[in-house]
Amino acid sequence: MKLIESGDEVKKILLMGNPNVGKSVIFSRLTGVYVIASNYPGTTVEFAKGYMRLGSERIEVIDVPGTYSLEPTCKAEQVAVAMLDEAIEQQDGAIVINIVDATNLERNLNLTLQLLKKNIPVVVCLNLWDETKHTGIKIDVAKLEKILGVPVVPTCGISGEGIKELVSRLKEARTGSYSYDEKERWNEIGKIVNQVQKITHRHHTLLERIGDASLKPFTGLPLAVVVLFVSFNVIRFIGEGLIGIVFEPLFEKLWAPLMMNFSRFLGSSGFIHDLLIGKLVGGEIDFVESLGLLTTGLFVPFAMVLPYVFSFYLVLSFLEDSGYLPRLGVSIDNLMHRLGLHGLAIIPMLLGLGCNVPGAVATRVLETRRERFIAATLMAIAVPCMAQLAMIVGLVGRFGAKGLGLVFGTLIVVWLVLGSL
Ligand SMILES: Nc1nc2c(ncn2[C@@H]2O[C@H](COP(=O)(O)OP(=O)(O)OP(=O)(O)O)[C@@H](O)[C@H]2O)c(=O)[nH]1
Ligand SMILES: [Mg+2]
Repeated sequence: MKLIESGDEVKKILLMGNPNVGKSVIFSRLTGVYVIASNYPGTTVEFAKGYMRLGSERIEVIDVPGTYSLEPTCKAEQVAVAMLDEAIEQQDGAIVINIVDATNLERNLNLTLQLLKKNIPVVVCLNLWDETKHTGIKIDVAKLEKILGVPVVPTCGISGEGIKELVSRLKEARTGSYSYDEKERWNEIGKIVNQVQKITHRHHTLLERIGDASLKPFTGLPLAVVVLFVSFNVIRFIGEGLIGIVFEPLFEKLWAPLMMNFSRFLGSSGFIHDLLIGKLVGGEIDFVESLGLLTTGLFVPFAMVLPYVFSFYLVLSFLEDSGYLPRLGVSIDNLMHRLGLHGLAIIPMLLGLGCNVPGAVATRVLETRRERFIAATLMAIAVPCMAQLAMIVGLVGRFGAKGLGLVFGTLIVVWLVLGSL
């Protein structure tokens, strides 16, 4: 058994592991900015080389191509094995950091056990440690370390947790003492995993259940209707709240007296008066019916439209950040196909409800010119923008659900009929 006694003896580190386990992330954590990317001689297989400091030594670190085993099945794996063999042959103080995907212990240990049979010191790094917590996997690190006979360090490459400990334990790297019959390797792995890993039964969170349900057609469509219905009401609730609590009082209590004074100043009539203040209704300013630039002209955009625009984007950004929009795209895909569009096209449509301009810009996500044209045309004709919506709600709202249903029903029918043409 070879034991490296001081950090000074480590001259070279090979980062080895299965593909996609975080080797490159750990590599950049360990090395500085001077990274040399090159091809392995005689191949097109690329690898990166860099340097790190350990004590007073400058150590070469190599990001070896990912491999599932030491019995290569492809070019990249051949290079990985060749690099390992070279390092062993040269006896130049090389060690291996075996990076393991801790959420896939069984598959990853296959390479680990093979590495432990080689005459090179190994440290095992249990990367993606953060993910084990999310997936309910518990690994007894101390026990695994005892079984394998080499240091085992949990890390999270992307946050950098555990990297310090990994570095501090490099000098404890040692050749494996774990012995097993080569033919029984997978059995051995099974035994090890049974001893060190516990998968705690973890209830899916409510959010995950809803997430799954939103993707299945049976539950997805009703859910979509519910989400859109709730969104619509939240938009109305926030918009109406803003109007009732903030804007209307502001206009009625502050702006109206000011304008009344101004109206008197202008002599309560005349062209300028009518232009700026508009007609007085019963001797008072009526912000909806006076129709003056400074009265209705300000009231409609600020106190009737803006609050809805604001609440619309608030709700939309919430839907987007929660990841619901793409899911909606999936569940509505069938319906949208009838219109010659992919489900994804629902996103520009919904954006178009806010303002047709970003909606039209968002049609960029659609693949073909044809789809973009259909989406943009449908939007221009049958998707009212927020300002129009606010007016619709403002004007027809007093007729309640019937009035609104009629208007939107008509729009939806137009949208569907137009789309299917
Ligand atoms: N959650 C989490 N993600 C990680 C961690 N380490 C790496 N990743 C992510 O895993 C992915 C793969 O990381 P890489 O470093 O490219 O993996 P690799 O082993 O170099 O992959 P190949 O070079 O393709 O073999 C990236 O998206 C990383 O951001 C970790 O500790 N936790
Ligand atoms: Mg990589």
